[in-house]
Amino acid sequence: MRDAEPQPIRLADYRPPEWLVDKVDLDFALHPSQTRVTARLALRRNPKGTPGAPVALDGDGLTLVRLAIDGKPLAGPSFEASPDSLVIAHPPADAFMLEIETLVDPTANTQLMGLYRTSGNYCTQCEPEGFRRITYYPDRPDVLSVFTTRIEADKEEAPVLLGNGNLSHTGDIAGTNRHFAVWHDPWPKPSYLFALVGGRLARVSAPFVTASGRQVELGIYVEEGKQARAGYAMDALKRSMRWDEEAFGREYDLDVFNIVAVSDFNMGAMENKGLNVFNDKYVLASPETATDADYSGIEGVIAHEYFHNWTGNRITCRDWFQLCLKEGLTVFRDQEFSSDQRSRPVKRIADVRMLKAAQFTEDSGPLAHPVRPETYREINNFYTATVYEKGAEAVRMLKTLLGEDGFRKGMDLYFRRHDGEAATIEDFLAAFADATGRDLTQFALWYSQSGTPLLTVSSTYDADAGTFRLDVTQSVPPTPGQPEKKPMLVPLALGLVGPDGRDQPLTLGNVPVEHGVIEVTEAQQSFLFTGLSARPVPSLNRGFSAPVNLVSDLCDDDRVFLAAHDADPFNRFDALQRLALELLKAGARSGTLPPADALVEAARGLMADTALDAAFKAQALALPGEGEVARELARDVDPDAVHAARTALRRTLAGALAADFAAAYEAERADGPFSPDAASAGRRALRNLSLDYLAVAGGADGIARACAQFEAADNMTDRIFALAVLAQHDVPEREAAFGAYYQRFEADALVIDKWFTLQAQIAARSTLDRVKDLMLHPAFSLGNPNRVRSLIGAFAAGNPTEFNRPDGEGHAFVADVVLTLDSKNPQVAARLLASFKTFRQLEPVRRASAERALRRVAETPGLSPDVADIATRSLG
Ligand code: B3K
Ligand code: ZN
Repeated sequence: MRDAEPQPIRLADYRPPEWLVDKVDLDFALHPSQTRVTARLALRRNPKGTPGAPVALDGDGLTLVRLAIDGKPLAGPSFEASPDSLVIAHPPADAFMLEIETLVDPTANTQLMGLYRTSGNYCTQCEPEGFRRITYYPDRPDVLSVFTTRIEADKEEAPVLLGNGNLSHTGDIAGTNRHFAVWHDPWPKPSYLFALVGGRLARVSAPFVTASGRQVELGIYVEEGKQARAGYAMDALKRSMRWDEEAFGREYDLDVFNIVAVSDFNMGAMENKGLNVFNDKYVLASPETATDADYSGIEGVIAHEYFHNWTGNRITCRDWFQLCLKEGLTVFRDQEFSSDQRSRPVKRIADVRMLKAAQFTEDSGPLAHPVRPETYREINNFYTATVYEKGAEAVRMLKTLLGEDGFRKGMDLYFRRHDGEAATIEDFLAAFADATGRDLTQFALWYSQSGTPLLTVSSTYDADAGTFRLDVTQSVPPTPGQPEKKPMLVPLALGLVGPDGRDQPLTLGNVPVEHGVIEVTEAQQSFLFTGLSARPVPSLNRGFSAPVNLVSDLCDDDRVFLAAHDADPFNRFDALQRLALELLKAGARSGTLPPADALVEAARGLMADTALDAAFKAQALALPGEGEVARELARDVDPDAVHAARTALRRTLAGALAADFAAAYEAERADGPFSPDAASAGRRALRNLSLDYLAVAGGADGIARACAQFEAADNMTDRIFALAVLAQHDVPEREAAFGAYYQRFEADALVIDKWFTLQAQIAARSTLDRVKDLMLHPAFSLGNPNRVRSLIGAFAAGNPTEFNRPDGEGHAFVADVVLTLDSKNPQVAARLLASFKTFRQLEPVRRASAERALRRVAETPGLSPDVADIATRSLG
C-alpha cells in the first residue's frame, strides 16, 4: 500500500530524470504466486540532470531478492530498499548495469495493476504506474528504453507467451516441463507501455501489408471457443491500420501486432507496444450476443488503441500532466475514423451527447479540472472525460481554426519533430503554430482553464440596412482552484438561414466569412453581417464546433424552422433537443409540463422527412437524458420531478406521433440476415425507439409487441431493446422476460452484464433491494470490474432517481460498496465514488444525504489514495 496522503504532484515542479536507461533486459519466471523477475538496467547518468544525484527507483509493494552492479552483488549500506523505493545514494560510476531480482505474487494482485492473473492467464497493466509493481524502475514516461523480455513458464499452464515487439526466439528448458520465449522491441518506450501475457489462449490471425510493403502478422488471442467472436475486431483492426495510412500517413512499424482479450480489466483496453491488452467486452462480438452499440464500441476502441501506436507510443508524454497529448488526440483520431466508416453527422451527435453527459457534468461539479491538470494526488483519477473528450474537442477546434490543410501540416510537423520523444502540449501547439504561422497563445487556454464556457448570443435585424447583428458575450464559470478566467478563443461555426430554408451569404462588413466560422475572442463582441434581404434565423455552433453552453434568443418558431431546414444536420438535431429540454426543465420545476406543440410539430416533420436516415431520426427523437436536464437545472434538482417530466413528455410524443412510430416499426423491419453495418444499425435504432414509444403509449398492445420482439429476435440489439422496454413497465411480463434472458445466456458473463444493467436502472423504489439481491447472485463478483460497473456502476451513474432516493439509502449503499471494494481494487472503487460528483445540484435533503455518505467515506481510516482523493475533492 502506498502512503494514503501523498503530497500533491505539480506540473510546475517537473525536472528531467536524473538517470536514463539505455536498455533493459527482463526475465520473468512465471509462477502463480511467486513470479521471479530479473531486470538488468543499463543505467546512465542524464547529462541534463543534477550532478551527483543518487539513483532513485520507484517500487510499489515489491519484495527485493537480490541486487548487483556490473555483476557484483550489492549489500548492506550501499543501497536502501523498501517495498516502494530503491535508492543507491553513491552509485559507483556514471554508467553501469544494475541487476535487480524481485518476487511478485500475480494471484494476490486484485488491483489489476502490474502483473496479475485473469481466468488463470497471466497479464500486465502498467499505465500509468503499474510497472513499479513488477520491478524497481524510473517509472515515469520520459525515460525511454529498448526492452528485451524473456518469459518462461510451465508449458501446460501457459503455452502462449507474448511480449512487446517482435518474437526473437523460443525454446524448451531441458529436463523440465517449462518453455520460454524472448521478445525484442526495437522502439524505445517508457515502462508504462511494457506488457506480457502468458496463458492458454486461442488465436485468430490475419496478414496485413502496410502501404510501403511491410508484412505484418495480426493476432487476436481469446479464450478457447471464442475465436468466431473475434472476427469483427480483426476487421476493425485492418480498417484502422489502412485508415491511419490514408488519413495521417502513419504506418505500422513491427512485424507483429497482437491483441489479447481478458475478462478482468480495469478499463477498456491498453495500447502496449505491439501487444494491446483488451477488456474482452471490446473484442468479442456475435449477432446473438452483441448489440449495435457493442459493435461500434469495438470498432472505436480497436482503432483508438491502434492509433496510439503513433500518438502515445512513438511520441509519448513527457509527464502525466500531458496525458491529453496522447488521449485527447487519439480520441479525436478514433472519432474521425468512425465518422469515415459510418455516418459523420450521426457520429458527431453521439459524441456530443456523450461529451455533455460525461464531460459537461464533470466540468460543472467539484471534480472539474483543466484538460491539462496542473496538480494531482493520484494520476489514476485523471483518466477522465475532460482529459479524453474535452481533449479531443480541443484538437477538433484546432482543425476547425486551421482548416484541413493547416491541420495536416501541423500534424506532419509534430510527427517529424517529436518521433521518439516524450513531448508536451506546448510542443504539440508549437508544431501547428510553426506549420501555419498562426499564434495559438489564446487557444492554449483550452488546455489550462477548466469549466464549460457560456456564450450568450442575441441578434438584431435591420431591414433597411440589410444587416444582421450578433451580440455575443462569453464567460467561463469559476471552478475548483480557478476563480477567475480569461476569455477563450471560441471557433463558432454558423449559418444565417433565410426564409426559404437556404443559407444566406455570410459576409462580415464586406469580407466573406471563410468556412462559415467566426472567432469569438473577447468577453463581449458584436458581429455585423451585411447584404441580407430578409431576417435570417441564425444557426449557431454548427456541428458543435466549440464545446460551450450556448444561450440564444431563438424562439420556439425559430427552432421548429431550423429542425426542418437547417443545412447543418447537427443543428437540426439540436433544435429539437433544445425544444425538449426547455419543456423538461419547466416541467421539472413546476410539476406540470407546458404544451409541447412546437416539439411535436418539429418531431413530426423530422419523422416524415424521407431524405433523413433512420439513425439520425433515432438520435433526434430520443429525448435528452435525465442527467442532462439536471445539469441544465443546475440547482435544487429533484430527480423524481425530472423523471416525471420526462415520462410525461415521452407520453405526449408517443400519443401525438403514434401513427408515425407504428409506421416506422413496420417499415424498418430487417429484410435479411443480421449485419452490423451503420445503415442496418440505424434502422434497428429507429425501429426500437418506435417500439419504446409504442409501449409508452399503448398499454397492453405495446407490451405484447415488446414481448413478441423479445422472443423472436435473431440478434442482441433487438432482444435487449425489447427487454429494456419491458424493464420500464411494472408488468408481469417483465420478470418473465428477465428470467428467460438469464436462462438463455447464463454461461456468458458479458451478456449477463446487460441483464444486471437493465435491472439496476429500473426507476422504482424496489430497485435498490433488487441490486442488493443481485450482488448475492452467483453471476456477480466484486472482483470483476465489468460486473461491478454493470450492476453498481449502472445504478450509481445511470439511475438518478434511485441512487438519489430521498431517504438517502441509495447514497449509503454506494458508499458501502466503495468502502468494501477499496481494499480490493482502489481504481474501480474511486471511479464508482465519482458518481457523487453531481451531488451539489440536488435539492437540500438529497444533497445532505450525499454529503453524509461522502463524509463517511472520507473519514474511514486506511483509504487508498485513489478513493481518498475523490472523496476529498468531491467535498471541496
Ligand atoms: N491508455 C489506456 C488507459 C490507461 C488507464 C490507466 N488507469 C487506455 C487508453 O486510453 O487507450
Ligand atoms: Zn487512449
